[in-house]
Amino acid sequence: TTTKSGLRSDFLWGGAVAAHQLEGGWQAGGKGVSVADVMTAGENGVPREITAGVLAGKNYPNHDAIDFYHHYREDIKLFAEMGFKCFRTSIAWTRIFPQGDETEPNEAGLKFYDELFATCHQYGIEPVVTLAHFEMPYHLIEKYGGWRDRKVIDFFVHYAETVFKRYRNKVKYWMTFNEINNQTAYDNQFAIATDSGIVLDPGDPDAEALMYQAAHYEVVASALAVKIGHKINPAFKIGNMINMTPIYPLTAKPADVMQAEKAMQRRYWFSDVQAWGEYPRNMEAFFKRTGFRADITLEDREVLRDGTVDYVGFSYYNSNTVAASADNPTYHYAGEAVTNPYLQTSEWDWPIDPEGLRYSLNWLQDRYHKPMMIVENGLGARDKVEADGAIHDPYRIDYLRAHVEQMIKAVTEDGVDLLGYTPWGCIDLVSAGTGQMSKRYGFIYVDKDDDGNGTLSRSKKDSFYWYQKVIKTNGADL
Ligand code: P53
Repeated sequence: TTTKSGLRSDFLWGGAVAAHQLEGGWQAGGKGVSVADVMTAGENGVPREITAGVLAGKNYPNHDAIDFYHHYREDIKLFAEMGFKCFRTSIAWTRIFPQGDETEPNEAGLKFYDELFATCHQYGIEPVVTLAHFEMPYHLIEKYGGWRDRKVIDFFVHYAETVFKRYRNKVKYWMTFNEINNQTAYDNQFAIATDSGIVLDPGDPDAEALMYQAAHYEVVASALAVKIGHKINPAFKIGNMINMTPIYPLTAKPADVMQAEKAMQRRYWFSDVQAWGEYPRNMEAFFKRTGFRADITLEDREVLRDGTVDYVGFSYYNSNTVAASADNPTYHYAGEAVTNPYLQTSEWDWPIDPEGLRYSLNWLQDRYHKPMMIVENGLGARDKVEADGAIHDPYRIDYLRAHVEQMIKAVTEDGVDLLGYTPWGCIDLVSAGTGQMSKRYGFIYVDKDDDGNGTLSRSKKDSFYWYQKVIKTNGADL
């Protein structure tokens, strides 16, 4: 049944976070070191450094983050006050398998999520859980080189099976790999390290080949997880998760249009494989030409066919625009990126393009014919706390309202099948890209600055009350 806004009556309004960006407690309860624990703080234009282990004297913002590990009860209570129907978080792989290659899981880690999910249910909030959100055990990086080693498939699947069984009756909605397609930008050190646990010097010439092989192992692991999950509980809904950044041609010049199309193919084959169960022909042709992804077996192909996802989960923040380079088009994802003259940008230079969300929903619906969930969307911005403690964030409300409007159009006018909407960073947390606290997304403000100072106290921004009203009216009153 639908409601006044046109959204289904059981639409999953909520918010999204990832373990490493808010939990803190990086060594609590026997947790191991993850890739996020060796990333220092950067800022816009200053990349985060990925150090060889945890080094003395460096600032690692994820170690303590906003200490959700000890504050989750009060935080979930605030989510419930906003009316959340669901809450998307990830399980920190290193709480369950501190090193990644153990046989036996860490009971203290499992127990933490037992209690966290129970707290959600206490408020009628459905957990939506990502298995791998930039949180690979650092030991797997050191010993196996991350996902460049096929053995990691087994470690991941063992981890997935362990948590599927443990939370069989507590979690229904799952996602395998967060933004598995970020690594299309293989020459970006952060992207390939966080997706694949492959830590390279910037500009390493092997990055492209390594990425395609690692990503192949990941889509196989993702399909295996889907298969096993359905066996453990046939009612599970297991999705993939891609970063959806539509790539527009700058002009109607055919070479620009082709450039955009090729860039889209390079960026979305991951979800093609996860939703269709096979590689698109354009990528098979590419691999034939380049010799990348040499290790693929017949059994892999079968697994991919049997492990297609139940729904497509995606993040949407912005669009990209490309123009064909005159001489030598690489078709590298947005390698030929240009400024879109029609769009404004955030303080962190991210374009703001609400219509791109409607475009994305249409594009994904037409391509995959699956239900979808928007599992991230939002504006990173600096907030100011007034003398009376209030936080006025009309810029955040404007951004979200414009996107929700387009989302509703996609449902009501275009007929897309949309399960839910979980804006990113519903409580302020550590930025993935920059490691900053000051790049805030939350409806709930957390008192902590980029140097790690602050009381960690929580307070409601104006957007808290706005979102509460949106949920209450199921999107009719924006
Ligand atoms: P931040 C860009 C860079 C890094 C991670 O990003 C990203 C993106 C956006 O596409 O992906 C997601 O924190 C990611 C979250 C992240 C969020 O975007 O750099 O799934 O972990 O926090 C926002 O502003």
